Amino acid sequence: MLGDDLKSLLETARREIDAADAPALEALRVALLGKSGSVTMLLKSLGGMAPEERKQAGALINEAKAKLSDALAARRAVLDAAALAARLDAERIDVTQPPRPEPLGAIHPLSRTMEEIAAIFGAMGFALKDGPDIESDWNNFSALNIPAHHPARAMMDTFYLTAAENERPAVLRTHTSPVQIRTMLDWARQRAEQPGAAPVRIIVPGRTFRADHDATHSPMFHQSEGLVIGPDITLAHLKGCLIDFLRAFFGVPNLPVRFRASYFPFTEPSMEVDIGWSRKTGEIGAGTDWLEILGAGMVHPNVLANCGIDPRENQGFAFGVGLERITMLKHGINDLRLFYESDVRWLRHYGSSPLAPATLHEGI
Ligand code: 2U9
Repeated sequence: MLGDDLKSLLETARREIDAADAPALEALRVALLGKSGSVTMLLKSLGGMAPEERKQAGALINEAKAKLSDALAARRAVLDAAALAARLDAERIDVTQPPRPEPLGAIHPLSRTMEEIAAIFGAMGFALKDGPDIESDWNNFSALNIPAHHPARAMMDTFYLTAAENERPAVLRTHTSPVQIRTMLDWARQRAEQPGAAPVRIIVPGRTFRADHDATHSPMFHQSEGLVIGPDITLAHLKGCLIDFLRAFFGVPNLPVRFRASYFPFTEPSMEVDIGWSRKTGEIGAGTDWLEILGAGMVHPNVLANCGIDPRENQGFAFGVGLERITMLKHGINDLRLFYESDVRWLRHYGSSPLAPATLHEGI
């Protein structure tokens, strides 16, 4: 009888299912419930039966099919759980093990100087700005009160890019000042719509280029310039900011700082800034000698006007500092060329830990 046949099929199948591993279980599923599986074939045979017989047989076969599906699913769940447990066991990690020593690398001293500058001026409310290496002649020179053929252009040996006829060639920026020009142009535009726009207070570290190459000059070097523009900015702000910066950067609280009159086309008055040091020992903040460290001044009224700022309403100060130079002085590095050689021994020696962030601003 069908009922008996199904009963013994179920019994055999259950025994086999309970003993099956994953591949055997899949084989059993195919043999029982697959397209040509024994239960599927039984279901197909219903078509040839008389209606009354079909009803009874159909109910029995479907019941057996449901029981088999359940048994297969239950076994699969057991096998899956066992497989997961085995995997978790095999992939267990001991979080209490001490770490293997990993080579950590080091922050390049120039990068660290930039981080420190960002930290120190960041604490004074300056925002960090950057811009492209390739600049227009206007952004790099003309806007800065250095017109075409002005002798001041000879102060900076410039890399020019080839240009179409009758066009002024683009340049590799000789200083980061074009970023300040872009910022002032944006600021003037912004203020036309929104007169209360916050004053400009930016620091601009970056790559600069001059056609100059010897033991103390590299055709590519780094600068950081700064710019503050507002309705009431004076030389006193310039002096306060730079004295605080130099003392924090060199870590000498009473570092002597001297401001000496100078000339730049883009500032008026202009000055050079010296710090006290000992020429003999190289120690910063000791001895009786002076060392020139940066240039600064009040932004020239022509430069403000070139950027759409009325010099009677807004004034400001700017400064520039060579990053290789202050990094060499701070760390006692004596050859500029080593900065760019990627010698890991040098990097390991002069580099600093990536795990120790620049927190010099805590000192000001
Ligand atoms: C704008 C207005 C004024 C930036 C300034 C210096 C003085 C300066 C040198 C330091 C060492 C360049 O790397 S270095 O050779 N820089 O002496 N830089 S004032 O004055 C600006 C800049 C932008 C719009």
